[in-house]
Amino acid sequence: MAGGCRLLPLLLLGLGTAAAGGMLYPRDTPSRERKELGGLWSFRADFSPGRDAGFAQRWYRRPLRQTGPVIDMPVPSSFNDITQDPSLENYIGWVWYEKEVLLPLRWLQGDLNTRVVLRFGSAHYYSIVWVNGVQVVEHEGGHLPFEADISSIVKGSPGVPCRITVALNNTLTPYTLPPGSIQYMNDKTRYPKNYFVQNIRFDFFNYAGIHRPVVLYTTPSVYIDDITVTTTSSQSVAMVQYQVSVVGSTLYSLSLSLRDQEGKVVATGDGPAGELKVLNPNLWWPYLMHENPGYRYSLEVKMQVRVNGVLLEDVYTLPVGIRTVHVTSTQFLINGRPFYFHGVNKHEDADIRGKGLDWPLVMKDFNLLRWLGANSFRTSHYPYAEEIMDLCDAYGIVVIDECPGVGIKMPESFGNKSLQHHLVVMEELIRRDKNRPSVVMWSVANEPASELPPAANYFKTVIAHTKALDPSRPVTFVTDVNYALDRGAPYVDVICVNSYFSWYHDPGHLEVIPLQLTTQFENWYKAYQKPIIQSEYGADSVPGLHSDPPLMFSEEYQKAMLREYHSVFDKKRKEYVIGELIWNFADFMTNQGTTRVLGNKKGIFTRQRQPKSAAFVLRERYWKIANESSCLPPIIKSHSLFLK
Ligand code: GCB
Repeated sequence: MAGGCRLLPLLLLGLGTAAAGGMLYPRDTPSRERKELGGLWSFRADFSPGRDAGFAQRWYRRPLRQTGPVIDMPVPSSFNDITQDPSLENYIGWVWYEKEVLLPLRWLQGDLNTRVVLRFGSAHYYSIVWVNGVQVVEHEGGHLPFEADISSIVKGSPGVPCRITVALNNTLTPYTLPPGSIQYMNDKTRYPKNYFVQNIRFDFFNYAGIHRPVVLYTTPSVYIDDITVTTTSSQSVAMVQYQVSVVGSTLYSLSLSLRDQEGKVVATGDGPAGELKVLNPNLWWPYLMHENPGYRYSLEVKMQVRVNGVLLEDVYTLPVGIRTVHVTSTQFLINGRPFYFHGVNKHEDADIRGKGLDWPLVMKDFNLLRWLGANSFRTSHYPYAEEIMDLCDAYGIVVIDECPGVGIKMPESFGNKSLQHHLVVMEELIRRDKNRPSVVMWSVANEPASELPPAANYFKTVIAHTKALDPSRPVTFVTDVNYALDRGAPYVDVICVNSYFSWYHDPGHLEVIPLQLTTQFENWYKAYQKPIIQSEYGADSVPGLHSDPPLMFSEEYQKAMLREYHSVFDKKRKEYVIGELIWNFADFMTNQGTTRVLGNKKGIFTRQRQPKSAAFVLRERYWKIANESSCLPPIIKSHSLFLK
């Protein structure tokens, strides 16, 4: 199989390992430095029949160029679309990356008081990392960060470049998240020897590579490992509860100060746990709900400790938004006020870079979101880059934070092995995003086969675990199963339903939407008395294809479908429908198939982020809803964009 002889034993070992320690985003502070390792790395895909030549020949022991030909590969980026080679585009198995870096001497000299950490924002899907030939970390999962303390390895050779080697495997199994399977085509009359394909049950291209920034950063040897913050508030006073964990000593002291955006200290505290009281707080508000959305204080945490007579100090500054979230049987409340999700589902996806983080693209997307009047998105169908999440916090874009539990369809994906891994992924996700004010709800999966009997215990367990890790946020998963058959819905706080009336069901029949959508909402509400989000609805449109009367795939059909859905949303949002998220923000790449024309075309923007006609329909609607429901000053209410 695709590197299977090497991959499977690793997966068996790796599954179920609980996420240990913190995963604070690396920031420059008075006690910490960071060095970006983006740019060109050496790269080779292992095309050997078993995809295992790299391990057999120990490519990590020597510079990669000495073990065979290499090409330049940009990081961060997916590798698939970078070359003209179709076999790399569709490659399955191990690929190898390598970078040589010279570290500043001040990181390496003298005492051992500086800790050097190598951190990957994400790499898809299974990673093994060596530094100077020594294995430092293995990580399973494509969308979450991992890191290794490499101090002891790099300190031995100051002035010599250190060699970072990464082996990465994009093979999916029934037990990975997302799941997949390798299928061998054994009919020798139809397929060449050893021919196999990877089957996936999700609708986006399985891009692979080092997708997010790789950085080296330093901390003192005794350091702030993690910070957890939760907030409560009334009109005139807010409480910020904090917990700080320190690694390396027990004899440290901790002091905290919370500053407002003018730099004024509004509260102070000390010790590893406590509460800060903020009078007349500036609350964190969503975009379009307040004239100053996304307000964040800065929590400066300072740790001091004496090690062998030397005073060590570590400082970390965490942005903190003060806000509350509550769910009733009909409403989603942010800071006690009803919040209606008028937003989108996205993908991390673009030409050439695939799922690699790309600042111009990220900024363009946020500008489009705000142009659209969108106040929210779901991170369909995996956690997005921390840099994107930072901007959600800063701009007040509300997030339903989804784990990579997409395409859980095979019965074997509901077994204990998958379950244990799913719990670990939730731990990693919450560890990363727990302090983000923009994240108002966790989504543990998208469209699993939640009608299957084992789904009941599976989702009961995953959701209970998620709530135990973070009691401050509601939890959901997104379903497309009939209300009467779904076995996971009893455990969610908010019902999130996907439906494609007039597209996958009754294609071409827009006239069925009002009845079918009304019935959908009424059935779900009657069964559960929980608020409902239409978490996906949409229609493909090929940009520039027109037809009147509207026919499928034309821009007019996409617009007409929107209008039919919206008329029902407008009735039901007076009752218990609390949101609508279009599928999709932009066209995106998928596996090839007879229903996909160079990818999924349900975007209201093209893959190059140009608006289709539907974008204007949605823009008018979102601004109208925002104006009706907000108490913003008139200047903002009159469509003037307030971009920060
Ligand atoms: C869905 C999935 C999404 C697909 C979409 C579609 O229900 O959740 O991943 O891309 O439908 O367009 O088929």
